[in-house]
Amino acid sequence: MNMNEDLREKIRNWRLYVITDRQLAGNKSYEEIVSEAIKGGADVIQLRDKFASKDELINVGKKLRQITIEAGVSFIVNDYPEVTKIVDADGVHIGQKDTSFAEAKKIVGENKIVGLSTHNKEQILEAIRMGVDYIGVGPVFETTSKENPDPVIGIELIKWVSQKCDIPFVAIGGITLNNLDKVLSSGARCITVISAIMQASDIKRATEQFKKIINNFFYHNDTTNTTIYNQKDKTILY
Ligand code: 3NM
Repeated sequence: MNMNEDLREKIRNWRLYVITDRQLAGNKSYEEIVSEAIKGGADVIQLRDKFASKDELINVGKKLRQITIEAGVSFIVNDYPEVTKIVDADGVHIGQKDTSFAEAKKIVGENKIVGLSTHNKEQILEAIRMGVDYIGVGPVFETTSKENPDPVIGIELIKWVSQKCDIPFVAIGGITLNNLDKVLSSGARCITVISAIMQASDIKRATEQFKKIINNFFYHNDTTNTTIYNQKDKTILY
């Protein structure tokens, strides 16, 4: 397996991707937010803080790297390839207007993940051409967690990418416990959440509620037949 396939294999096992938002989480510390999300079943944590300086991100990133390593959870840094490298995160997530994919990969190195946000078919096809490790596809629904979000793509684009494209993707934007089932039924294998988890008074419980629905969905709809589930709580055994 080459490095790219190795990374993609890891990404394909992601089911719940939780992005931090300190403002939405009130006065909780980063350590608290992330530990609670991990206890609730997050598979990936992304450090996203549009207000923090690089030094602050490095400081927090080092602590979150330690917590995620101990839990065996993937750790992604938003926007900053240099910070990713310094804190030894698993990868970086970039937007369409940030550092280019090639530049980000050059900075973080071949063995790190580079994810890219996409908002339409053209951007998705371009990401595939470039060999991006995974893409974000969104916003699926209206979102208030991003400044100037792109137009809502709806579940139609989730269906399209899941049926037509062989690139790992995570669905993002306005996903809540109420519409989660629609996104899963459209073919998404990883769900990304900010506000529905960050704004919850109990982050662990909110994460658990998402994970329970996701596990239950794959228990009943996994067509690959390679996963062994715990019959009692539908969690993945291996
Ligand atoms: N990226 P919430 S939507 C960070 O469309 C981000 O790429 C998006 O937050 C995209 O779960 C979004 O609170 C915000 O809607 C997602």
